[in-house]
This record gives sequence, C-alpha cells and structure tokens, in this order.
Amino acid sequence: MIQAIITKPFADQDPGTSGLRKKVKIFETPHYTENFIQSIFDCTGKSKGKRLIVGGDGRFFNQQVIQKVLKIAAANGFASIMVGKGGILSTPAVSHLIQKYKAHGGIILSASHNPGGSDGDFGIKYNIASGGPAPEKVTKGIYACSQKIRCYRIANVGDIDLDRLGHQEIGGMKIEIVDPVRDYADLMEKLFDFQAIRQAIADGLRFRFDAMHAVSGPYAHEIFEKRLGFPTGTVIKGQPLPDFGNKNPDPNPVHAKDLIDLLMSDGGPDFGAASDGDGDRNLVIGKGIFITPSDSLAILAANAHLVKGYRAGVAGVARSMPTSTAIDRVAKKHRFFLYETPTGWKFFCNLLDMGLITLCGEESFGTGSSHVLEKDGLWAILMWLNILSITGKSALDIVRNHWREYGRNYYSRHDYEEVDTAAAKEMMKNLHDRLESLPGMEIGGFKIEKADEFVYHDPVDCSVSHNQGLRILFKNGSRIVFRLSGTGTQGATVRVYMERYEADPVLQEQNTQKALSTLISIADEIGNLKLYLNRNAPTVIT
Ligand code: VG1
Ligand code: CO
Repeated sequence: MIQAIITKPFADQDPGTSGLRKKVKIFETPHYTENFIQSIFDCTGKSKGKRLIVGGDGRFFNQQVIQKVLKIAAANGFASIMVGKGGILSTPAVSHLIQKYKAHGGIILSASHNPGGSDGDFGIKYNIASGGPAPEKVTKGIYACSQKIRCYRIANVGDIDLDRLGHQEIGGMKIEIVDPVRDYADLMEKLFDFQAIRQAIADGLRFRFDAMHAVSGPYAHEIFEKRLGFPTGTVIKGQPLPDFGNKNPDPNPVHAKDLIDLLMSDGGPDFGAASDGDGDRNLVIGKGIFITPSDSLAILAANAHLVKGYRAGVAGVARSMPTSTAIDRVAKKHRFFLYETPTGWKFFCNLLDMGLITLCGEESFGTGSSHVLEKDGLWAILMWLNILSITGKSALDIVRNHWREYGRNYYSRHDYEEVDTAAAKEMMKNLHDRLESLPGMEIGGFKIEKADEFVYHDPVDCSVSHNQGLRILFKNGSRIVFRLSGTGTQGATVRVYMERYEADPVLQEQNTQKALSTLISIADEIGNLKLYLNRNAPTVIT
C-alpha cells in the first residue's frame, strides 16, 4: 500500500518569513507539494509513533493538500493525525492543539493574507512541538532536505472524508476529525472575563466583526455570537470561501475599507475588528478612531492587568524591530523587560516559551501572548473587548488618554509591491553600502545619529540572524526602516517604515501622513526609492 515515488528537487522550496508561499499553480506542479511535505518529515525526523495536527484556512487547494499530508504522514509512520473538520483550523488554533495534545508538530495550509482562488497563492507552514512556527534552523533544514530529495513515500489509498467527525484510519495511522473551534473557544473563555463582556453588551456595547470569508468566521460565530451573546449579524462574511469572496483576506485600511468607513460613520458600532486568511492577524477600530497595531500593542500591555488571564502580571514584552517604540514607553514605565526581534513571529517563540515575555506584537497587525506561540487575531480582539467592558470607556478615549500619558508615536508603513526583484535588491544594496557614511548627516532638519543593518542575537538559543532590515535612527528618536518582504509571491515588495514621537498633547491629533511628511521625503531621498523602483507612490499605506 505504501509507494516510494521517485522525484527531483525543486530549487525554490526555501521558506520565507512565514512558510513556503507560492502561486497555487506552482503547488499544483506534479510532485511539488509532495516533495515539500516529505522534506518537512525528513528534516524533523522521528515521526514513528507521533501525533501531528493538520488544518488550513479553507483556501483553494486546502483539502487536496490535506489529503496528501495524510497519505504521506501515514507512509512515514505517524501514529495519529488530528484534522479540523472540513480541513479548517486557524493558525492559533493549530498552535493550541499542538500544545494541548502534545503533538510532534503541525502543518498549517495557508498563505495568510495573500489572495486565494485558483489563480491566487497557497502556502505550507510547519510548527514545532512547542506550538510555535519552525525556527530558522528548522526552516533551513527543511530547505536543505528539499534540495537533496530523491523520493517521497505515500500511502496509495482513497481520500478521507474530512467532514465526518470522529475516527478513521489509513493503514495503522489513526485520523481524528475534530471540531476546529471548541478547544480554542474554551481557551479564550479561560483567559477573558466573558461575564464582564456580556454585561457591557447588555449595557449597549455594539460590535462588528468582519471575518473576510476566511478561517476566523466559524470561531467568531461561536465566541462572539453564541458564547458572548452579541446579536446574530455581528459577525459578517463568516463563511470561509476558497477565494475569500474574490478579495484579499488582509485586514488593512485597503482591504477592510468598508469596515473602517462604518466605524467612522455617525451610526456605526462602538468597536469593529477583522482578521486575516488564517486568523492570526487583527485589525481593531474604535468608533471614530483607527488604532495602529503598534499603538494597540502598547495599550494592551498598559492595561493587561485588568484582564482575568493577565492579573498575575506581565513578565516582559517584545516587538519586531520595525514596530513602533510606543511599547518601549509602556515597558519603561511599568518596568517590563523589553526585547526587539526581527520581523516574523518565530523570533518571539523562544522568549515566550521561556516565560521571558507575556505579550508581543508586530506592526503588521499581529499581536499575541504566551497563551499560544502564534499571533492570535481573535485573542487581541477579545483583549480589547475585555478592556472596553471593564473600564466602561470608549476606544477613542482609551487611545487618547494613552497618548496623553505616554506621548504619541506617529507611525506608518509604505509598501511598494510587485516591483522588479533585481531593482529592489540593488536599492537595498546601494543603501547598505552607504550606511556608514550617513551618521552626522542632517536632512530636512533631522539629524542622523546611527544607521545599521539589524542583526539579532537570540538570548535563549544564542543563534544570530543577519540581514533583518536597514535602520536609520535620528537624534530626535525618529526612525526609518527599509526591508524586503519575505512573504510575497510575485516580484519583490519593499517595505519602508517611518516613526516620529510627539510628546505635546496639542500636536497629537494630526493626520498621520501629514505628521510624517518630512520623514516620508527623507526616506525617498535616502533610499532613492523613485529612481530604483520606478514608482511614483507606494502601493499600500498602512
Ligand atoms: C509579513 C509581516 C510580518 C509577518 C509576516 C507573516 O512579512 O511584515 O510582520 O510576521 O508577514 O504574517 P514580510 O516578510 O512580508 O514583511 V502572516 O499573517 O502572513 O502569517
Ligand atoms: Co496570517
């Protein structure tokens, strides 16, 4: 029943910021997907007798790949596999199930916020036994295995019925189809004060959640509508669709514009939120105020002690390097340890796992805590709902008061998507070569104090990660960061991050792009963006 299929390596199976992400058409190439799955098992080893968790965000090709994973896992000796019904599991839910059921690891089928459908993107992520995304040494190992693969093993059996809850079997391997939501919803109920939120609903709190036809829909219906009692209709676009309703499942001001417009309108609800393809990102918006992910992280850390699961205190906090330093100010005041990591959740995991940090986040709409080793969209939204309910304040008041107390970090990210890869690399190299000459230079009234390439020394496993973005630090605390994205599937994406601190309450209500206008032109000048990228403006501004 087990077949060994002869194959050849594919040169491009090198995982990026968050798994292997390519066009669906590439994953459909004969042997492409099988090779990568076998490479994961070859690299992570000792599958005999172990348990694996598998699920995905419901995008096109999800179920076909799950069938492949099941058959290849059976042929590699796994004892059991837990699969979300219908092939559905959010990224944080997989992380939780790995921990809860002591699995060897998990495979998440998702290209996150990237577009779906047959012409869209697909992705495969691997999480290790801690529940966290595979660290660099594992992703490099998987890539190395993919480059010397000669054959993969697969069970020659019919498809498994992914919609039938309960036990099935391939050869000696047990397959358990589980409710994707229950365990995760139970965990949320342990962390948050659902009774306080129910009381706030009774007192009139109005909320809207946009699931963007992605994986968080079933979780949101269960948690927000069934368990908390928000009225039916609170969750919109709650049905996961293979093409996400022909929209990008990316909760940002471009793709979640309707939700933002609703929250800015007179009759809008008090609070609005959205999540991405695989449920690990969050967008939170108060009535009349868009809350940046960096501010959200800082505010959650400053108020965590109000929330049931975090009353014991916050050990430390962490942010990715490009994320604004708003959290640094909270850490200073509350005496939390603070860590600065490269972009990508995997860099938080050692810190979380060792109990060095309790909360962490990225500017890219990712926030999380030590409850699972992944960023978690619904967790962040529940954190906000819990804080709103307990304080009785509006989100607008909470954000404004935070700025008054800590100052405001104006922050924006400009993305130049699908630009020529060679031109983008050339731009980065040119800037890299000039870094040493920049300190001391004054542009537009901003004096450059330091310019470097960010290198991370992991304090737990002592690994070193180079080439994690170029930083220009100014004397007045402002920053510009340049990075190449590691999640795109077409050409290159250049990300430029800008930050400026404003302590004066009178000057804290400006439009962000206006407040950052000088830094925006300095970034263009220092990076020679227009020249290299042949673009007049960024594709997306967040
Ligand atoms: C982007 C974000 C990064 C995030 C990653 C995965 O990576 O910038 O902060 O961790 O996506 O998120 P990059 O390399 O394109 O900048 V997700 O929700 O796609 O798993
Ligand atoms: Co995601």
